[in-house]
Amino acid sequence: MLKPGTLTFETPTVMGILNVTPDSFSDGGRYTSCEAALQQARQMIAEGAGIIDIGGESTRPGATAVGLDEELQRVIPIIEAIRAESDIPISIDTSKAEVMAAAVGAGASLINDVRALRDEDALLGAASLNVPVCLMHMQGQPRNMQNAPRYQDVVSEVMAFLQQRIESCLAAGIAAEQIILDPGFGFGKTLEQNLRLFRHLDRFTAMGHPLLVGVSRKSMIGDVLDVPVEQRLAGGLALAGLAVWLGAKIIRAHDVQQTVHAVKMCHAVAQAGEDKEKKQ
Ligand code: 7PJ
Repeated sequence: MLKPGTLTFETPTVMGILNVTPDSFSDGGRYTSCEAALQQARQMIAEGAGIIDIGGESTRPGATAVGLDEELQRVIPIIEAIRAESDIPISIDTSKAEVMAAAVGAGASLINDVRALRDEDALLGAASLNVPVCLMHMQGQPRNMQNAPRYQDVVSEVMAFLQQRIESCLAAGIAAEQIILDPGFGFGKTLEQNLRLFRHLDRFTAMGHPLLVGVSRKSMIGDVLDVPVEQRLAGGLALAGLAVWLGAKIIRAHDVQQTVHAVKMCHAVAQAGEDKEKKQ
């Protein structure tokens, strides 16, 4: 029997993004934002999310770093609150070993590190926690990553980076089955580089680990469609469908219900092809 919060990757899953709003006013304010986050989590669970991703450090372009205590205070109460009422797998979006340990202690079951465990403490800490880890590619740091990112060949360079991170994880004692890969859309990539990576997602799938794709509301959609962030849903659903078609197993999204529908529909078509091959 699987432990509550255990992940399997047989069918594609939607990872709902939970906003943990920074609130520096007072404990009262913190309580309000925790309640609001819990409400949002309940809604995403009802809409069919398979994982809830919680992050207390903004990694958007230009964002500055957050201190350890602040990050812990943002994420731990909400993880505890969700775990108190649901077995849904919870992902902790952090690069800090201390946050990883506290989050898993509070009930998180996946570590989502946009720095791919490049921090040695995070690597060793994650290995000791024995939960799946998502390794994401990022060129530079959020502060400066969109200042003229450069690659000779973006697809092979991102693949080589992920392969090197896989090897570090294996050497640290993380099991191969616990490793998830993510090309990191928008993290130190131009529009052309993002589109090229997406076009070749099948090569990432072929690396033999579950693939996570996060493009929800991102600027690659805004740039192609020339629309502001609140008008990027249709573009995001098109990409969610394509990602599933190209083998992605986890789709990270803000709009859970619509994304679940897009993912299920594309998966149903993909499966119909496989069933036919098996029967004939
Ligand atoms: C991603 C993420 C992503 C993973 C963010 C945003 C920026 N984690 N955290 N993959 N993006 N694994 O949602 O716009 O693409 S934060």
